[in-house]
Amino acid sequence: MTSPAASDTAAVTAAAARRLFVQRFGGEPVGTWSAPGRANLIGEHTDYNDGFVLPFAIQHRTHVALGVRDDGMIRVASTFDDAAVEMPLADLDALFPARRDEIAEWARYPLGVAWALLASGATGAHGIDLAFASSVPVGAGLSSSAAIEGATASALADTWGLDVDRIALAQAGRRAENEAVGAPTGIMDQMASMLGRADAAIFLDCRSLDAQVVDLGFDAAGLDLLVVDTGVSHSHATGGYGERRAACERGAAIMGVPALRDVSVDDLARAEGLMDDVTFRRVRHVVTENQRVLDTVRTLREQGPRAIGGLLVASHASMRDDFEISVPELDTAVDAALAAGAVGARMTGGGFGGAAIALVAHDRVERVTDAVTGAFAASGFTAPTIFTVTPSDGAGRDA
Ligand code: GAF
Repeated sequence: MTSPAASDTAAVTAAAARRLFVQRFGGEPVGTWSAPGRANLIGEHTDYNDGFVLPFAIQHRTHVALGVRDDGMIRVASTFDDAAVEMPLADLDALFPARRDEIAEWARYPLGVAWALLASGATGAHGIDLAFASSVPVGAGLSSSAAIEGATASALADTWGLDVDRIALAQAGRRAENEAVGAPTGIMDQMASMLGRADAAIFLDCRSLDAQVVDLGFDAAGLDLLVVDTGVSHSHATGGYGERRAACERGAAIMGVPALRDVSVDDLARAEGLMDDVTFRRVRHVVTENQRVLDTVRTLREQGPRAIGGLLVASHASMRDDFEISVPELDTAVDAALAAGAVGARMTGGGFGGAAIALVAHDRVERVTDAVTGAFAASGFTAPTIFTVTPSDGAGRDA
């Protein structure tokens, strides 16, 4: 388990985007932009309930090489999918959302961002060529989608000279995800990718979109943050994610509030008598998870990262037992990491596959890695991919 220096990986991936640009479009790009994937430290399925989240951007990034055209066409190509798409910018409005199935799925992300920016009143837009390369693992729950959206939004905003802030760019990314891709997700991933800071997490109030930078200090505390990519892939455009969201909306309606953000831990006893068991457990996850985010932020500020382990473990149990979005591979990763001495561990992201995170003392990384790998083998699961992630800066033009 080794992780190359973040700057090396970024340079290699940016060069791959440039190379692809030259191959597919000819000529040189005007520059490259990039945006990171994210890991969520805590606060799962709380964002679309107007609640609290604490994600951080990671060192894995999607880079886009951009070229300017003198017509009104947009062309997109990527190293991770052979399908390239080109069309007039003026046609995007007819494509999304109704006819989105007509184009390759990956292309809906960048084209959806261009569409959302144009729909929000961007003027001065001219044709562009975009070539993407990425080091964000796809399907690992590290939001490779927000990384494409963030890189696109950042590149287009600079090139088209848009007078918009980072929150507006995150909102354009979320609109692309919801309407151009069809995944009913919240705003967490796009905000983390746009606002990320080195060595810090973003404490986001998803109702007001107030964002505070919270120092993590993992390295100073002698800790590493391991990601265990289970290899079990998931999609939020289908199935379970939307069902969980609907259950939360049902619970809020029964409680007579706009969103579960407005239900407190003290209200749970009353909630239990008002709804069926499944809906109640969905509600209990969101309500207690919001409280855990607040407790984690306070604990980080007062005691540092070694003190948050219990909150991470409680978050995982709540997702496994109440929200029911874990899978055996994620539970195995968490249990094995804890048994081998991790400070805390939990699944991260939307669930139904993807990755777990484990906060581990530097001198226990090898032991935890071996323990998780061994537990997967003993259960007959495909070997996981295990690597460290570093809290990193958000989207922007590459140097
Ligand atoms: C996915 C979604 F994209 C986020 O908006 C969030 O809901 C997350 O799942 C669960 O916390 O990453």
